[in-house]
Amino acid sequence: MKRLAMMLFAATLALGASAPRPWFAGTAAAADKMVFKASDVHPNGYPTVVAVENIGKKLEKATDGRLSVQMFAAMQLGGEKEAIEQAQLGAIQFARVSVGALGPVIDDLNVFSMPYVFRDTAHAQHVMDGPIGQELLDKVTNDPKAGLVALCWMDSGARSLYNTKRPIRTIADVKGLKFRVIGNPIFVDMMNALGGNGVAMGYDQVFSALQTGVIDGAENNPPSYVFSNHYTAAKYFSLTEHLIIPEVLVFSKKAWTQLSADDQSLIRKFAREAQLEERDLWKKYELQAMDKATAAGCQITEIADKTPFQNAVKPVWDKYGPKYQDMIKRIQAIA
Ligand code: GTR
Repeated sequence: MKRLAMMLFAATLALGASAPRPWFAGTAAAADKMVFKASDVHPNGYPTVVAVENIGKKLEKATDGRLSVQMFAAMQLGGEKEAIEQAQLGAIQFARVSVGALGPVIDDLNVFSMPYVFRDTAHAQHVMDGPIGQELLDKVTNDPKAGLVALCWMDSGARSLYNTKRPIRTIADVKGLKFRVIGNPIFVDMMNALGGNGVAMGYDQVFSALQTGVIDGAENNPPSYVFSNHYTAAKYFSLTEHLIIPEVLVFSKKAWTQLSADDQSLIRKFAREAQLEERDLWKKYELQAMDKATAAGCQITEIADKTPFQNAVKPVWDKYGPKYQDMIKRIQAIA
C-alpha cells in the first residue's frame, strides 16, 4: 500500500466515531470505552508485539473492558516512519518503533544510534533502566514539536550485517556491497564508513529489495532477520554487532492529553512492566531465531575481533560524536 493510502486507511479505521476522540468506541451507554490502535512492523508472536498486546490485556482487566488495545502487526499500517506520523496525527495511539527511526524527529536520541556506543546489550540495558533512559524518554515527551509521549524502552539486541553474496569475515569483505539501513543519515554514513554503500529504505521494502537484488544486504538483529523472512533471501549473517539500538513505545500526544490522569498512570504503569516483560521474551526469541537460521542452512559467521570494524566507523564518531559528547561520556561511565 502506498503511504497516503495507508494514512487514509489508518484514519478511516480511527474515525469510526466522533472527533475529537477518534478512538472513542462507545455508545452513550458506554461513553468512555476506548480502543487504542497500536502499530508494529513485526509479526504476531514477536516480543514487542506480545508486550504491547499484554499492555492491552492488563488495561482491559483493570478497567472492566473500558480501555483496550487493537494491534496492527506486520506492517499492516506501513513502516515506522508512517507509524510515527500516524501517532503524531492521532490516527493511531501506540507506536512501537526503533530509536533509529525516531532519531530524525528527536535528535537527542541519535546518541543511541552511534555504532559501538554500547559495550554490549547488558550495558545498553543498564543505561535504559537508569536515569539516562528516563531522561531521554522525557526528552521525547517534552519536545513540543514531536507530538509524542514516550512510555518505555524495549530491547532489540545487537544488529549485524547480512547479505546475499558472501560471508563477511573481515572489513574488506564489506567492500562494494549495497546495504539497506534505517532512514537516518547516521546509518548511511556508518555503512559507507564500513566500506559498503548505505541505502536508506523503509522496513516494509527490505524483503523484496533483497529478493530482486536492489540491495545486496541489510543489517539487523537475528529475530528481525528471521521473522521478517530476510534469511530466506540473504543467507550470510555475520555477527558484527555494530549497533545496539533500543526500541521505544510512544503514545500519540494528541490522544494522551484527552485521557484522565488515572488512565494515563495506568498506561504508564503497564508500559513500564512491558519493558521488562519484553526483555524476557526477547532472550528466547533471539535463540529461536538463530536456531531457525542455522537449520535453514544460513551461514553464521562469528567475528572474533571486532576492532577493525570499530576503527572503520571512526569517521561517524568524528562527524556526530562532538554533538553528543556529554551524553556519550555519561553512557560510557555506566558499568
Ligand atoms: C528492527 C526493529 C524495527 C525496525 C527494523 C528496521 O530490528 O525492531 O523497529 O526498526 O529493525 O530495521 O527498520
